[in-house]
Amino acid sequence: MADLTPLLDTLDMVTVRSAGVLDPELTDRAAGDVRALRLQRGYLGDQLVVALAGGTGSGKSSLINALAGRPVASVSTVRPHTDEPLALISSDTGSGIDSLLESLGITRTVSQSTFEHLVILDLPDVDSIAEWHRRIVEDLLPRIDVVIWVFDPEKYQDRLLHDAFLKPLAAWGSQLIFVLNQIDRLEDDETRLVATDLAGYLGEDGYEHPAIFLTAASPAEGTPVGVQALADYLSTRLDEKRVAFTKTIAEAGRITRDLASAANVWGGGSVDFEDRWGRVRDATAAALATGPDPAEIEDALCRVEDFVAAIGVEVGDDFGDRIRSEFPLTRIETDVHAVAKTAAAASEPEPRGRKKAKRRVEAGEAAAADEMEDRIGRPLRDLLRSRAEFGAWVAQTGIVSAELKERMQ
Ligand SMILES: Nc1nc2c(ncn2[C@@H]2O[C@H](COP(=O)(O)OP(=O)(O)OP(=O)(O)O)[C@@H](O)[C@H]2O)c(=O)[nH]1
Ligand SMILES: [Mg+2]
Repeated sequence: MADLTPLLDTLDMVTVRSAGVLDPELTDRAAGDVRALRLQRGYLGDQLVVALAGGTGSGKSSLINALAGRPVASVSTVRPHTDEPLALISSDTGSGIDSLLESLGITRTVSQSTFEHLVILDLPDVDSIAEWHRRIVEDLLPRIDVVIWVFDPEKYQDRLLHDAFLKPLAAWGSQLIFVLNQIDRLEDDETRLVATDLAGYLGEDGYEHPAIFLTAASPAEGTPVGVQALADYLSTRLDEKRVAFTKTIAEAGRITRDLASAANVWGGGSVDFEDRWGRVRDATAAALATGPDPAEIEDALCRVEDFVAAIGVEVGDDFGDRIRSEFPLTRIETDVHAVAKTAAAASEPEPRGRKKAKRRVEAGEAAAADEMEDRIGRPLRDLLRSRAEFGAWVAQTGIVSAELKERMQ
């Protein structure tokens, strides 16, 4: 089962880590794009999650049974009947659905294998309007894909039902679809009239093109009517959802790629800092330890400047700018002169014995290397660490996307 949440979480980390590495404008734009992906309505997995709503006795549990092709939900003439929520889940579901069900307080699940990637929730009726509203608007609509509102031929025109429930939900548009159930209790022309009447009511409620299905989920005689058309429609919605799901993965890739290529970390983008810096530091320390020779200092300056400039170019425009602004030539000059002074102080030659002189040069070299590390190596490494962390999250996005695509096959 594929679920987008881990991908979106990883994308969040990519944008957070890109701050400080990239131009803030780029980071902000990416963060906005990720937010837009999160705001997509519905369940963030490649399953279609559907809940049944509507008046007690309209036939919600019967409809679940008809869709499942076998009795899974308990049906009764006694009202209200369903008192424990039930989820009909396809046998290929995984952890994403588990946590959704847990958050909705649904512990009873029945597995089905006839309708892949479909999850149907049968929820008990609740007493108060406020509780209904909270459940549908806060719990369900943001986190599932479709609410099927089931009417029966008697109560479909109930004013309270339209004013209190359906009008406020009209903003959710096609996330709500409608079923007029128990049509076996009407004559054919009556069914047409009622359906037209219902469409009129829903239009007044604010539903522009309501999808209305006419069913007899559990007719007094014969087999269910109209349930296949509803199942086909849900199949189409599932296909659309899987297309959108694939698009989201592609969009996540696009966002990551834009950031990663701006920071030049795409495909690793290692600047091999430790080895290169080690060589520059040791060569500079060795040269400066032999004495405060102006030519050696000039050479050392050039070596460090070239190194910082090369790293700046390799890490990409925006982050390169940051490195250049933290290590301007004036800073490098001050640092190298300070290192030369330290080296000179530590290795000040004394006239006694060759061995001692050699030891002093070594001491000067070590002191110079330490100071190079303190002044240049460590701050540069700290800067590059933020970029490396960003690069790690970029790589992680690639891994999560690949796993998702594989699971969707
Ligand atoms: N004639 C006819 N009766 C139906 C149809 N669908 C359901 N019923 C009957 O209507 C009654 C209520 O059906 P349920 O499926 O339990 O209704 P529900 O919406 O789940 O009810 P609650 O769980 O109380 O919310 C039962 O007696 C069903 O047999 C139908 O299409 N035609
Ligand atoms: Mg029921």
